[in-house]
Amino acid sequence: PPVSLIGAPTDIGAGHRGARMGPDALRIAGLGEALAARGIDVIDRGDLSGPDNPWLPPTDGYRHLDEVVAWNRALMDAVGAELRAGRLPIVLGGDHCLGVGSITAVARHCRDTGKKLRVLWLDAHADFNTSDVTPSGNVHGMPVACLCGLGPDALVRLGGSAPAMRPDEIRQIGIRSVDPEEKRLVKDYGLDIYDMRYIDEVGMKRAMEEALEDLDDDTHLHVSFDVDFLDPSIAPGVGTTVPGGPNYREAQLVMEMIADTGRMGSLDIVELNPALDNHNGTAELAVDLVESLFGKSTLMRD
Ligand code: DIR
Ligand code: MN
Ligand code: MN
Ligand code: MN
Repeated sequence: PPVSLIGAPTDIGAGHRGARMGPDALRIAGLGEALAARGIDVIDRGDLSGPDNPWLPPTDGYRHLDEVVAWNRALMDAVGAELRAGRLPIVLGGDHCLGVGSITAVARHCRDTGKKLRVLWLDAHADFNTSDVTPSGNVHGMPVACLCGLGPDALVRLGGSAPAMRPDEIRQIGIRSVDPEEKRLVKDYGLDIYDMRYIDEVGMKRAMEEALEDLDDDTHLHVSFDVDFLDPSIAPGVGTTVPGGPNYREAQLVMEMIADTGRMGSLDIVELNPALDNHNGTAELAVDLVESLFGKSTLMRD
């Protein structure tokens, strides 16, 4: 399908400033050109606007909740419009709090069109904190919980009806940092987590086969790509690095296996922080991986 790039230049939900520069870093790394070179119809819609980051301490367990809601409302509307126009939205984040608005729009589109939803969450973190248990108050650590109905009303009910999705609609890959109380929550909600221990034991190929199992023709696959999914040795340009992530080859395999399903209908690229990067190398790596997500491979395979 044709693709629309949507910039969401904000670090409103993060603990480090700089993810607001993610959209331009991805553009400068040639994201649009790389997709166009694959014969894809690409339109860059430019950047959404929203409130500045006041950089305040948390109140009632959240930092900047009102601003987070404003950004997510704008993003939900923009993503929804692209989906209704039959286009594949790529959200250029921005921090991962944006997953709430993006996936709320995707889930609503699935309900309206009778499609099944599958979310693939590529991340070092489970992002299932709540205001009661968060160690930071940063909403980028909470989007999965919000989407599953656990969080502040303004985010949980962003799309009107709640919850936006069920825990059995998401698979998380690459997880290696879950906060102590967050562990109990993900267990209670039964999240399907392919953590690094599991990937080390069975290999990335089998983990991905299981995560992509039982997709069918009417499944909409949403990929939420938190760049801190990648091992920090290859992807230093993120706010919260965690050692022990997928290496370059494993990451390529993940992207190629997603491409092989032919089901990807939307994509978020989040947490890229050029202020912490080395000569935009992490953005260039992200573009390289997105090319694979859109079917670039060494040989013809069919
Ligand atoms: C941590 C960090 N779990 C928190 N979360 C991050 O503050 O909730 N998510 N970095 O991407
Ligand atoms: Mn994340
Ligand atoms: Mn993360
Ligand atoms: Mn390349």
